[in-house]
Amino acid sequence: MSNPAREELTVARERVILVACLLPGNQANPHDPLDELRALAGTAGASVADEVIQQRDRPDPATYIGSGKVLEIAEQVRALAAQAVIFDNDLSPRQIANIEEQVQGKVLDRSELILDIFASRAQTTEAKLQVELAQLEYTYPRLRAMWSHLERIVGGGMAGIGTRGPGEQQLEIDRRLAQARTTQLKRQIKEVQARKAREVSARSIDFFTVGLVGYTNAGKSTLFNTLTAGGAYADDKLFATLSTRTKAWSLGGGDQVMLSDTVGFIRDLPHHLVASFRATLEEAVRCDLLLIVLDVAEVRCRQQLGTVFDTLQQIGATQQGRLIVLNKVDKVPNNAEMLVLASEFPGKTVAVSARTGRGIDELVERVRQAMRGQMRELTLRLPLAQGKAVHFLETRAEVLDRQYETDAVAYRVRIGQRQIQQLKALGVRLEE
Ligand SMILES: Nc1nc2c(ncn2[C@@H]2O[C@H](COP(=O)(O)OP(=O)(O)O)[C@@H](O)[C@H]2O)c(=O)[nH]1
Ligand SMILES: [Mg+2]
Repeated sequence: MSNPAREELTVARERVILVACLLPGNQANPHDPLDELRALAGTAGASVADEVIQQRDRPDPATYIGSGKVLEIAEQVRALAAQAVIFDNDLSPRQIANIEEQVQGKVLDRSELILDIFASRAQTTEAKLQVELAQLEYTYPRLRAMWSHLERIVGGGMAGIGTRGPGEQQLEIDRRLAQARTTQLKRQIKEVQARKAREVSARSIDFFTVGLVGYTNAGKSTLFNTLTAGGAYADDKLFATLSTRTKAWSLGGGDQVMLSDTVGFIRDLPHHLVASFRATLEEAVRCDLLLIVLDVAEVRCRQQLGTVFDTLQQIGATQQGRLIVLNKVDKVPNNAEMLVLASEFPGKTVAVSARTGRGIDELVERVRQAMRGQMRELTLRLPLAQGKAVHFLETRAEVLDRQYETDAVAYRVRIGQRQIQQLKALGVRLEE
C-alpha cells in the first residue's frame, strides 16, 4: 500500500483483506461469518487475499479490533501486498484513521463498501443523486480531501475557500460546503421524483428482459454466469436503462432473452443507505420478468423473501411476472422450507443449483413460458409509417404471415398479452 490518503474509497480490482469483528449477539452466519462481505467485495470488483475473524466482548474505542490485532493485520497487508482492508463492521472516522496509520493503507468499513457498489451501479439521475447524498452524509466527512471534492461540485461563490488552511476554520468551511451541497441534492431529488411520476419508462422493447434480484450471497452472479456462459454482453447504449451487467441468455430453439444481474439486497442494510439502495434497485428492475433468487440453505431465507416482496412493492415493481428461484438445493436436498414455499406459491417456484446445474432446464422452460405469456393469434395492418411498431412486431412476435401493401403491412402473428400492451403503447390501434 503506497498511498494511505483517503481520497477515494473504491476497491475495484484491488487485492483486499476482509475483517469481521464478532460482538455478542451479532447477526453473522455462524458457519461462515464473512459470507456476505466476501460476496459484497466480489461485487465491488475486489479480489480477496485473506480473511480475519475476531471475537470481542465490546469494540475497542481507538481501533475497534484492538491494537494487537491491528498489528497482525498490518503484517498481513505487507506480506500479501494487499491494497485495502475492509471491515464487516461500521467504524468511526477516528478508528479508521488510527488503523490506517498502522496499516499504512486504505481501510474501508461496511457502509463505505456498500456505497462504493451503489455508486458503481447507479445509472439514472435519481439513483446517482441518492448515492451522492448518502456519500455526502457518510463517506465524505471521512475523506481527508473532502473540501476540495465539495468545492469542485458546489463551485461558484465558494471557490478558493478551501485553500485557506487547516484546522478549525477548515472544518467550518467543510461543514458549510457540505450543507450547501446537501440542500442542492435534496432539491434535485424532489424535482426528479416529480418528473418521474409522469414519465413513461423508456426501456428497450427489442428483447424480453429478465432481472435477477435477491440477497447478496444468494447466488445471483453464479446463476448469471451459468445461464449466460458464452453469451455476449449487451450493447451498453441499447441497454442503458438496465444499467447493470446484462448478457444474452439463449433459451434454445431460437429463443433469446436479455438477463441482468442487479444490485443485491443486503442483510441489515444501514438505515442511511436505504434511499440510495432503493433508487439503484428501482432502475434495475424495469424488466419483463423478475427471478427472485433465494439461498434455501440460509436460515433467514423466508424473512429475506418477505423483504424482497415488500421492497419491490414499495418501488412500484409490481407489473412484471415473477419466479422464485430456490437456489443451492445441492446443499439442502430435503429442505422443509422449500416444500412450504412451493405450496405457498404454486407454479411460481423452481428449485435449482447454480453450481451443479440441477434444475436449470426447468428454469429455462419456465422462463420460456413466461416470455410467451398467454400467446394468441392476432391479425393487424400496420402503416409503414409506424416504423417502431413494425420493428417491435418483427422482433418480439412470431410472424405467421406477412403481406406487403402499398403503404402498409398486413400481419398475422402469435403474440403475448404483454407485447400486445406494448404495441398499444406504441400507438397501434387494435380492433378487438
Ligand atoms: N453450494 C452452492 N453454492 C452456491 C450455489 N450458487 C452460488 N453458490 C455460492 O454462494 C456464494 C455467493 O454466490 P454469488 O453468485 O456471488 O452470490 P450473489 O451475491 O447473489 O451474486 C459463492 O461462494 C458461490 O460459489 C449453489 O447452487 N450451490
Ligand atoms: Mg453478485
